[in-house]
Amino acid sequence: MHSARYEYDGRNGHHERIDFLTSKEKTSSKKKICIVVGVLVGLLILAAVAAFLIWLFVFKDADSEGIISKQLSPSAQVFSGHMKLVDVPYNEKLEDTKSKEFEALADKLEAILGENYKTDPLLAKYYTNSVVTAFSEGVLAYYWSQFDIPIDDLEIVPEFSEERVLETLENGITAKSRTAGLKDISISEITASITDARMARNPRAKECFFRLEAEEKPKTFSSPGFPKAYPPRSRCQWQIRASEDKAIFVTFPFFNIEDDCSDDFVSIYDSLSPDDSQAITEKCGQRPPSNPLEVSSSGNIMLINLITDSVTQKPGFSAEYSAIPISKVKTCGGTLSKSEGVFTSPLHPSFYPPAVDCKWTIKVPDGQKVRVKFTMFRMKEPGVDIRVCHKDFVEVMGTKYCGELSSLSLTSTTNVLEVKFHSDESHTDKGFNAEYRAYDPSNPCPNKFACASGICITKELQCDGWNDCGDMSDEMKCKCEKDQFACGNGLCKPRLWVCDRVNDCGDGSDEIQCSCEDNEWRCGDGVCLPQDVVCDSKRDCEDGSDEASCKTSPGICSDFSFKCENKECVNKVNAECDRVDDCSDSSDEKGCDCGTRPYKLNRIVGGQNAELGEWPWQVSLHFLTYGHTCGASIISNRWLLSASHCFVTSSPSNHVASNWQTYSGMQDQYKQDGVQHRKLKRIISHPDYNQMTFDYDIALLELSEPLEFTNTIQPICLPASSHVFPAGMSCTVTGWGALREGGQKAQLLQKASVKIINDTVCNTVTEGQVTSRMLCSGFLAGGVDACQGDSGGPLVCFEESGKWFQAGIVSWGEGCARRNKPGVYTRVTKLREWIRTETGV
Ligand code: 4AZ
Repeated sequence: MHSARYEYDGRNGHHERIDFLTSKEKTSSKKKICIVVGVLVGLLILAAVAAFLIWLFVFKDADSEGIISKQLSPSAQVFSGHMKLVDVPYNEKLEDTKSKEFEALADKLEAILGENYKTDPLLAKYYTNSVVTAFSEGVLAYYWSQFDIPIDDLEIVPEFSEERVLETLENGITAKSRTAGLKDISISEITASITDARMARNPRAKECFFRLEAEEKPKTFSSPGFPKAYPPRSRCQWQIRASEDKAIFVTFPFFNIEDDCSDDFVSIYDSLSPDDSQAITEKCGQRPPSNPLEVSSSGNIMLINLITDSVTQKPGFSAEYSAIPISKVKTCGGTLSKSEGVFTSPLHPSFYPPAVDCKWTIKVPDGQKVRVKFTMFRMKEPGVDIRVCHKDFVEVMGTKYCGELSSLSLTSTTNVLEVKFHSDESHTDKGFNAEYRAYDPSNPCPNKFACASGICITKELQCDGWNDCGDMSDEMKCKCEKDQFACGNGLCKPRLWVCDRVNDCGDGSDEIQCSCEDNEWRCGDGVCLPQDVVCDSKRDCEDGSDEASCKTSPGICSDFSFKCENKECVNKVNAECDRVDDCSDSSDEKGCDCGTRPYKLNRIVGGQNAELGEWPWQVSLHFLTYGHTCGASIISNRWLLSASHCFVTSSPSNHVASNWQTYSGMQDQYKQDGVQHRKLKRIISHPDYNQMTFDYDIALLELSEPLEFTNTIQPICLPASSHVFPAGMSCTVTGWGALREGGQKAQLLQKASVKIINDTVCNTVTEGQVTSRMLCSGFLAGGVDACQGDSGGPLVCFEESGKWFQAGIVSWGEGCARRNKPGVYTRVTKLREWIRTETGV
């Protein structure tokens, strides 16, 4: 007999023991067949025991500090909160969980909690224990209580509520009679809220529990195992305190926790108990140094938890904590009387503290008005309806704003404008940055168009078919030009956009009078075909739009099917790397380690500068001593994708691999941190590249040494040849190219959001110069485009699967950002098989 056993002595003193028994067949039979069967059964049992042992010791059990060796039973319910004690003199020794004073008072309070629960039969039945975790001035005692509900009783859970627990405790503390030995303690206030059981820690146990004293001079702490890897199934807690007149500020210069917050996360509280109503924030994922997590408390206490459940281990975090004057988190607002200026939420761009109210009064000279523009606005909170903003908000002229806003500009009705900011006790965020400016209402926008919202835009943007003001006021009351279509809602849109399958007017009026009959299908190029051509697995429309959005019709192969390695066809739009196994050999999900950005990113309103790590596949190609010359994208650790026209020019030196240097992981042309420099081993230009027409403008660059993928260096996903990037889709082009036509190259990587343009429109506006290896993207109104120096760089689109795919390579265009002259890109899908043949990627 062989047995395996594991034991756990948890904080509740519960022993759990599981015995696994195996039996060995004993046979004295001489028959061969019996021996064979016996051996086989024995082997099977041994294999099962071995597999179980591996699971038990590698995944389930771990014994080092801070790693729990048993999960709370699925029915464990934990409530946490604090209680206010009266007539208990505060003693600093209570802050030391190892002191006699702590022990004595904690024991008494734990007994009181137990007594109270016993007054309710339902709670009494399941109550297990309570733990007092800390004391702070006031005198506040922090605690949690656990109830274990057997699986079979789970249906009674709705009755077993937070309200019931709280009511029982409140009744208990107001009841006059107390058991004799506990008479000396009276509780005036108690809170209880349901808590993630993983955060219930016992400070008297030594497991990954830390008490820190914040001082003015920053000190550090880090997650266990940092910087190598945190152990799986950790439950760590840091209690931070500062002196009474201080608040606590914590910054995480390094933060890399598993991406899925349900497994691993850091949660921070404005309390010493993990009470959801006082949660500052909960974070997981990876953050770049340019966007560190920075939080502050509203008072002199803070609790930080690290929970890790995933098997994949990440480095964890390092943190710096310090005590800051309470005035820094509590004093905000005031009167602003200059004609222009900037104001921010407290501690911006760090997270604002909880429980703060501020009011700014902007006062400009009589007769003038005020315009406020929020250049960043982020006050997101789980479960908040942004139309109501019942938690944190900014209030201007009676309207509350919350959530994440990409543009918010407001104007006053008088020369005074009040801006209020409110943060409640739970969940904080980065807050806002606002600029204000006084203006003369009789001439609000000298030489510009005044939007109804008060912002000014250049006159050319008025009546150009685009909502530049953000409130449509620049597109109202327009007289449509000859080359424009009058939409039903009063907007004017270029005639070229009529019947292009994109609802450009917003009310659909540009798409309703299209020539096809009800029983017909209209192809992307305007051709009408009988409805039954749709999804018949035959390409009937020139652009294949009749087969583009078909659900699976197994086995039938068309140009729009995804071809599995085993030659099966999947008739589903963009089946590759969508996290669903569509091929029976799963080849549609192979090679999908691409198109993701490890860093959690800041989003700054209106900014066109890319952040570090935002486009980790972007590469800068430097030619001889000329510096940045072209862009490229990373498609594997050895291969880059770029445009042929960067290499095949009238100068043969452009085609010499040793004349080029590649820089990956770069954001600023003058910064080398984290940048990987590689030489080129080989340049493969497409053999059909045509210097006159720019047809087949694609080149593959083989690196001399492989890249090492990091947070800022990652490959982009290449779309299968069947991948569809529909007209109207918003994609992003990036590069260090010229900031305007004929202008200087950018120092910081730039990003621009552009739309895929319908092929017929593309062909019209380029006067027939586009081939099927090209696609147009941009805006017919002009204004946003790639430009000189962006060539070779990627046009990437975000798919629902959560991955970025490269749709195009910056190729050419008539000038930059001109009206009706969109950027022209090499169509990657058309050349996908050539890339595979040349590189194996
Ligand atoms: C260039 O010269 C270039 N507007 C790249 C893109 C565009 C124009 C010029 C598209 O590299």
